[in-house]
Amino acid sequence: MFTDKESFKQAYLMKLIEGEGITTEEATSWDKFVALVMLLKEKMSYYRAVNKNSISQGKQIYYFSMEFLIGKLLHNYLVNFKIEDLVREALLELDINLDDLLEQEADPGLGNGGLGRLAACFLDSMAFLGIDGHGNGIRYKYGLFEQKIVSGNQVEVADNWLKNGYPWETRKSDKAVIVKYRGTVRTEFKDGQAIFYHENYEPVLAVPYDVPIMSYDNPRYINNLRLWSAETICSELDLACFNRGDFNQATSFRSEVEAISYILYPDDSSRAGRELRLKQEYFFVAAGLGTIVRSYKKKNGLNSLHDFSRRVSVHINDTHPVLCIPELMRILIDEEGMGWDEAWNITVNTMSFTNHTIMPEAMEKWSIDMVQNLLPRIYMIIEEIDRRFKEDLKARFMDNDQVKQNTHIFKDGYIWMANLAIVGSSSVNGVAQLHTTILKNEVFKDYYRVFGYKFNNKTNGVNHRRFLLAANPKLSHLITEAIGPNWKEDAGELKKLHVLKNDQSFLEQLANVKFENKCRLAEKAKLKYGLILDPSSIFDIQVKRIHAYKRQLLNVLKIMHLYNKCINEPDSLSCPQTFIFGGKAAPGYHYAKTVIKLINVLSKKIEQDPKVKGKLKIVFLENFNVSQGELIYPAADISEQISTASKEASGTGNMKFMMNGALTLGTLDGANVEIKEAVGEENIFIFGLTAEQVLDYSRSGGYKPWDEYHANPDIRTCVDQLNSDFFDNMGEEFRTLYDSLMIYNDEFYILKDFPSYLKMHERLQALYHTPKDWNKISLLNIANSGIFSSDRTIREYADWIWKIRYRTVNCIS
Ligand code: DL6
Repeated sequence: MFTDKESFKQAYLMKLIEGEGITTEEATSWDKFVALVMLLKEKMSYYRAVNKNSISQGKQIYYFSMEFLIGKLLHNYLVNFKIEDLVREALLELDINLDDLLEQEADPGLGNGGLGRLAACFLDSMAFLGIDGHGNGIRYKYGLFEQKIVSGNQVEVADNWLKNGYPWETRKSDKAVIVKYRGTVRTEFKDGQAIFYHENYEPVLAVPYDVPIMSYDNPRYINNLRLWSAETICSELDLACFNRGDFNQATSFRSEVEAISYILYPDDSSRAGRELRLKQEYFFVAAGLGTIVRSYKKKNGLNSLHDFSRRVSVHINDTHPVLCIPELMRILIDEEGMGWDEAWNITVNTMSFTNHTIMPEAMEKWSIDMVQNLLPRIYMIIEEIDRRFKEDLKARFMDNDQVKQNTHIFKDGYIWMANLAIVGSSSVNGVAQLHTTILKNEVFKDYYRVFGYKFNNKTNGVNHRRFLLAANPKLSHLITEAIGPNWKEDAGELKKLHVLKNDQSFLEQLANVKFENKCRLAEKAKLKYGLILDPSSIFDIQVKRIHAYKRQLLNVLKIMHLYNKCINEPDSLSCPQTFIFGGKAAPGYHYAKTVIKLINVLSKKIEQDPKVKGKLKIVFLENFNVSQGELIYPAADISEQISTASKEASGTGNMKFMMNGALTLGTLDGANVEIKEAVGEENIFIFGLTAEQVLDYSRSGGYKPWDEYHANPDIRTCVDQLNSDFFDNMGEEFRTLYDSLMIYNDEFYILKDFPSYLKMHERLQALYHTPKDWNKISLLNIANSGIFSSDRTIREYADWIWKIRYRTVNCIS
């Protein structure tokens, strides 16, 4: 193992020769990148081999998630090993620029947004806390599409992230397993006991690829992210087709199988009930659980399954992996010969479930026919779970028809996956206080009556080492100089920054760092997209998936209003402002794509108008992803978190902006509520309806947007502009947006919140003129962001859900 520059150089050159048989002169940047990754992987394997003991005392946590947005790994792992400077300097002596190598790495788009990135943050924090916590997911050949903007429109391009290979992964062919679809179930009775045989099934080979997850400054804990890839089994059937010359049938079977891990569904909020998606869900569930049970038995003995739930926890990330419940039942009953009651006990105690949304269209349900046909044995088990659950309910809630009606797993020809998850798990958690309250009191209120003890809250968090330490080296350096380095391990230590809140020299340094980060973003935007951004303007940023409830339209209407004002009263804008947007729209989501078009059309209109030159600018940054976020969060002055109250389960971008010193302009939604509690109400800029008010309006059929329209001339002007030739013949195109507000009753309360949003934005503008106050608030945001580290969240999961120990790092948070 290398310990200094010289030994690193030697080891690195050896890796280049071993890998490609080449020298640095012959190697491409890609070869050099791969050699560095291989060297780090070797270092990790070494640590893994020498350390077998874990803090969590052998209990294994498996985090099942259909999405893991892990981001680029190389830079973070150099930071985690604390060798970035050593490697940078050593490479320079070999005439290699580390930044060129970092550029080579693909950012795997194996997720849609918040849910997938949260899963990745959790893996990082589990490793950091010394928990044996592993990810289990799908190795999509194509990740989330790459977004291009062509003539203002979103165009989707396939994300071929594996085209050069992915050096972090290791294919484990010897650990491949078979997943079985379709076929029939034959029942035999032996000694009065039913035995089930799944026959004539279609086999699919699941091959695992492992990616190491390493912890900051603690290489003893290296966990595993296992991603499954679907392949055909070169079976007799296959060969027979080929031999008969029936190439079409042979290849169509092959492509049907490979389709399972071919592409990620690019929608985070509505679920097309397609069979391929169901196949994907069963695929990684069956492959993962089968392997877990097998390795458990190998480690603990063949007769150890009675103890399974004490030594294994399976966490179900949203409803996508809910088939874990009937699949574990199937394994325990059909393969291990266990009786129903014991199997059920073990299953419920092994499983825990997180809900990430209250949007009805995101609640997964599967048609009964589809499940019956594709997964016949799993279907039988779900039916039996339902039958027993109903019996239990009948006994406990005899006279309460409402509870009985609203807690069905089977309803209207569908299987409701969240309901199955609640019945079959020991814990059900929401991802922010408000979200959990809404789950208990609204969405799952009847379940809450039945299983009150299962419901709990675990407010999300983000990996502060990725999104602050690694993404914002200048701020990290400033913080470390001021309070020492312990905040890297214990984000709660950031509180120590409080003493500097009136230290003008420190606050100026903080402002300088922000300015430099804005310059960094401006440089990249120029280089990559040819955009010119002015770092001395306010950077007001909204980056997230484009969705009606996230209300990018509200933000655009505000910018239209500022533009109108600027034209009518040229001195009305007190300081130049740059509005930055980023985010992808689901390819089939017309409304969201129209919002992207509107942003781009407005951007052009403003750009071409000499009357607002130098005062207003609006840009859309193409292809928002984890890596781009790492550049954007540190550069923000204002963080826009403006979803309709009650709709955003938590948000995690809000936390990333906060820890980088941006001021939040937001509603009392999701984790904004807790950000407000943490930072104090004078240091956050809250506007709009509360969740309670929104829910009240919704219960009585909404509100009357025409009243707002008639009462407020500012609203009227902007809304009319959407439906006129203000945007040069684009009226027709933006009619969808106009209609959503005026014809379809403004479901997301945009016009209702518009006046208070403008007012709060004005307050922020005014505050920007007093840098002393602005910088103090910025500092207080950083200082109070410690509780939003995913280390805190994972400690809570460990204490209350998984019931395991973890490494303590002198926590003051
Ligand atoms: O919990 C992670 C993240 C939350 O921060 C967001 O508020 C929420 O919208 C997101 N939910 C989803 C929903 N997907 N499904 N199903 O991505 O989860």
